[in-house]
Amino acid sequence: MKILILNGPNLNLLGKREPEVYGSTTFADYFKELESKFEAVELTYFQSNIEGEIISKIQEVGFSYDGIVLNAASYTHTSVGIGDAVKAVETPVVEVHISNTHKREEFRHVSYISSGAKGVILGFGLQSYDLAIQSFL
Ligand code: CA2
Repeated sequence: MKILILNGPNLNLLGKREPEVYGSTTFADYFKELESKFEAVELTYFQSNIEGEIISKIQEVGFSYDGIVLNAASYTHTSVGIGDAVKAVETPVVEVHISNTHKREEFRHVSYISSGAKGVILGFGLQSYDLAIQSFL
């Protein structure tokens, strides 16, 4: 089983800035934990701060992988292009968020991803990614 974890803008700063909101673990460290927990899964990780790169990655894996775990970060609330890419591919996409976006500012209550996603997991910290992987098994 091949699963891509795809992170959007600023998530490269995890563990380095705003630990009160996003925790103090870097995604590189957390990814190692996921790899050892899900040994039977071929996990790949990609992060980009650039909208077009995220769209291209969804297209690149979206006809061959078994699942995409997508945290589009701030693009969640703005990107028609990423939302369209999610709808255009065959691979099911699970939308994840570290924080509970519905407890935060109103602009974070809107998602351009959710309507094309298989499901949405949010508010469980980094464990949201773990739960999303489990949903594919
Ligand atoms: O809760 C989430 O996972 C979000 O997708 C994170 C995004 C935010 O815009 C969404 O509304 C909810 C922000 C990611 C920024 O990550 C940072 C990590 C450390 C320091 C600063 C930003």
